[in-house]
Amino acid sequence: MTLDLFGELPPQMTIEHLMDGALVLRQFALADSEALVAEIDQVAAVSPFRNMTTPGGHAMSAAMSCCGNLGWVTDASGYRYQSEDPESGRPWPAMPSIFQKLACRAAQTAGYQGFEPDACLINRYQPGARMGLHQDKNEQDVTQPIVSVSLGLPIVFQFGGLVRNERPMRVPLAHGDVVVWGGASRLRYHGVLTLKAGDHPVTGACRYNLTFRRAR
Ligand code: MD6
Ligand code: FE
Repeated sequence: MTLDLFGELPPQMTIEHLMDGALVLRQFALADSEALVAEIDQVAAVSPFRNMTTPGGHAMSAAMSCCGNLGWVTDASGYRYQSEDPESGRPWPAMPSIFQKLACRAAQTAGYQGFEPDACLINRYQPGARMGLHQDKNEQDVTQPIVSVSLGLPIVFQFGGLVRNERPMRVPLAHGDVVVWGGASRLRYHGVLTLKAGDHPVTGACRYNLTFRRAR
């Protein structure tokens, strides 16, 4: 199903309803994409991408950085949000205003008013990297949606059920696509399949994913 909630989307942009509370805004971030990647580079100059370790002791294949008041971290003691980069002990870089504005506009377009993210997790996927099925459940208020921005190489997003063993649907995501999900879909299992090699004019040989959350 496609819909245009406000009847004023740019012509190349479309909205796809995935499931209860979850939408894809195709190409919503396209016009801002070069500026977004420039800001990612600025954040990574302060808090470099690193492969964090899961509580089970495995290195994640996607490299991560964060910006905003809170960042998401994982290590031997578990998953959590914290205000300092554990590598430096210093606060995460501030959330660039273009990030904040984009996330708020995307949430509003999807029907979620007043979204004010305090955390942005930046994932960098190089060929071979993937993200297994997981729930995003470390946030205090799960009535707030998550806004997820894809930049660079395409990937297949897996969107499953509220229990892990439900077979996920597969949604291809391309440069500039934004997924907004909340409501009854907020705690669905999800992940991405292995990134294939390629070369993108804006990001080169990788894919970035920005996920905006209200953590506290
Ligand atoms: C990714 N995304 O697209 C991984 N989580 O690379 C996520 O884990 C995610 O896209 C919550 C909501 C939207 C997402
Ligand atoms: Fe997630």
